[in-house]
Amino acid sequence: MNAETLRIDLDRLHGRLDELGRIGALPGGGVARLALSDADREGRDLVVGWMRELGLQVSVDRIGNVLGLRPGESAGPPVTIGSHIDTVKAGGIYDGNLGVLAGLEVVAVLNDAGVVTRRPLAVGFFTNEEGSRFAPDMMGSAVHQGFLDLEQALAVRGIDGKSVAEELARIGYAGEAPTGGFRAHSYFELHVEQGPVLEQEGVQIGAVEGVQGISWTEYSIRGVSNHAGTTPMRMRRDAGYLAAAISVEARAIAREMGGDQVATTGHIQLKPNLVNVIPGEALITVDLRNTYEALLQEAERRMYEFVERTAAAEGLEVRQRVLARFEPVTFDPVMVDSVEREAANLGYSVRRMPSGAGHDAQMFAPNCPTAMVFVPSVRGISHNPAEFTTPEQIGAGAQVLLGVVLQQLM
Ligand code: HGY
Ligand code: MN
Ligand code: MN
Repeated sequence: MNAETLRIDLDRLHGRLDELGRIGALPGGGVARLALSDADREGRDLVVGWMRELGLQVSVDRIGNVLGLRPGESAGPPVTIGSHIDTVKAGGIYDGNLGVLAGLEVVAVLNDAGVVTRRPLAVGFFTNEEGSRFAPDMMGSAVHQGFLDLEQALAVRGIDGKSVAEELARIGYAGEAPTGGFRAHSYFELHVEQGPVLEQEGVQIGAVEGVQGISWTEYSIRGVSNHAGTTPMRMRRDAGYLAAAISVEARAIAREMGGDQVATTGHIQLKPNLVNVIPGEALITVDLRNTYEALLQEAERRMYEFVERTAAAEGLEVRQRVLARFEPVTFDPVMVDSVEREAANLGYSVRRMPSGAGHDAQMFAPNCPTAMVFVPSVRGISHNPAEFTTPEQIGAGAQVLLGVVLQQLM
């Protein structure tokens, strides 16, 4: 068998992407498959069915991660391809799903060619990569690779009050396989860039050098509800004001720090949330990210001091809760080179780049040689039903994935 001759079947891959994209499909386009929801269960069942059709040995671990194993001539740690099939509340069909289904396409190509690989190959999806319903994000892969305690993760309550453990049992994915001990020979993830760089530069493939650090904090603010008309400004304890001030300050910090620093306030709740009542309570989240750990800590410090100072000045109580905190990771340069070289050999334009988004790959990077392959996001859009990557771009990414994985398998 000459690896050069193996080609992915784009119609088969895209057909699976479209079929999975119909589960949790939103009326105006896009998909809603929050982790451990009924739609997530349906998506899981579909992908597990495909794994079985491809002859993979399927295992489900105690946090609901699902891995399908294709044995090789030798035993030992498998070359692993993974990503996620849970989505944000109104997401696209490519984020995460492409990486899992491209892994299944690699299996199908090997099966069709009757190839017996030297090393085993594992392909799977990890629970709750998005973190939108249950924080932190990358929950399943963090437990899988030993960076998050299983019981702690199972106890997490989501934005709707349900626990991870309850929801895993409810959808039938509270598996038996142990967590934390799995070691991959190497790990690969194909993913849409979710940003504008590849498209703006007209480059087909991203050889990802690493993932930036992530810091999610939730601020619970308590003041005093009161009448919007009769309460003098000097007497107010306005929780809504501090929430709004946090949002403005987060952006100011990012602007002042410049560089890779980004800041987002994605979730704000006010109580009683009425036009003529001063909010007595507020809940707001801040997502800070930076490629450099020291700078991310600087942004966190500025945010913390601003909140403490302003809360004191306004006579408000505030509780700060860390929802997620992951340091930046760098991928093995040899693996990044292999992606760059494979893309070039296949005649694709390619550039090295960091990832702004978090990925399951960042949980594997400390434990084994890890690489990610990016394909462009049209207009740089993601976490939005308008997320789109062309079939040609998908074909290029999947072919590069096949090539670099084969180098480790044979
Ligand atoms: O938030 C992230 O970067 C990822 O989509 N979970
Ligand atoms: Mn993703
Ligand atoms: Mn995502």
